[in-house]
Amino acid sequence: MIAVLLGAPGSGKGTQAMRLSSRLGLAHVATGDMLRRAVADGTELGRKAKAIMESGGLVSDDVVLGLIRERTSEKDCASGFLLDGFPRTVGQAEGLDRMLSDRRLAVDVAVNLEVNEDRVVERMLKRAQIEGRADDSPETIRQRIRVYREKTAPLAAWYAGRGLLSNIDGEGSIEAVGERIEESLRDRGVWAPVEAR
Ligand code: B4P
Repeated sequence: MIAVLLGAPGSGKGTQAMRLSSRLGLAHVATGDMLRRAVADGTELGRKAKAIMESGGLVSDDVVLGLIRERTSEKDCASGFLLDGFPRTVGQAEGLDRMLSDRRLAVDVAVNLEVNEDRVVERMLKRAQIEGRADDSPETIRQRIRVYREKTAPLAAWYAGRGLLSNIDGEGSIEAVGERIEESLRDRGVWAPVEAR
């Protein structure tokens, strides 16, 4: 199974992806985590990505697609993977489709977490106090939300047009949101938890 998790910054993608990937036995592929690791390691990619991430912008489609191509070729992705924070632009979604069709694969479902903007700001400001992430400052959060509206939000319609979109109410407890995702994947016939195999 190949699943995509969509949603605004702070909508709970990373949080739900961790839960879902362990229940479904899928590799968790998070471009934000991969980029933060590159920054921490001081690689060439990390040096380029640092300023872009700290300003709330998006790293270029080519760079992110290259990362995904490499990462999803690893062994743990052979029986499926969950993409968290990717794609973030229509260009990335098109690139992903091309890459998968070359491998005779396709996205099975795109889960879109819907959360009120005031709530995502609240969550990220809270995370800033706990984790101190460089891009969780009030100004950068505003920019990330602007970029989300312009570049990423159109992906919901893109996946809906392909019959792959599951819209999920992302408000409430982490467990409640997780249960809604599970129910929606069950309805689509793509819920195959590890314990049932
Ligand atoms: P990401 O790491 O994807 O950051 P994010 O959008 O904030 O999502 P994240 O997964 O961390 O937060 P979550 O919603 O789970 O990207 C960071 C940056 O990397 C981007 O701005 C961009 O520059 C770059 N980048 C990444 N991917 C890229 C791509 N494909 N193309 C180009 N550039 C890319 O959680 C937020 C907080 O809410 C957490 O503290 C969590 O504990 C809390 N939370 C979650 N669910 C909750 C709930 N139900 N109730 C209360 N709190 C909850």
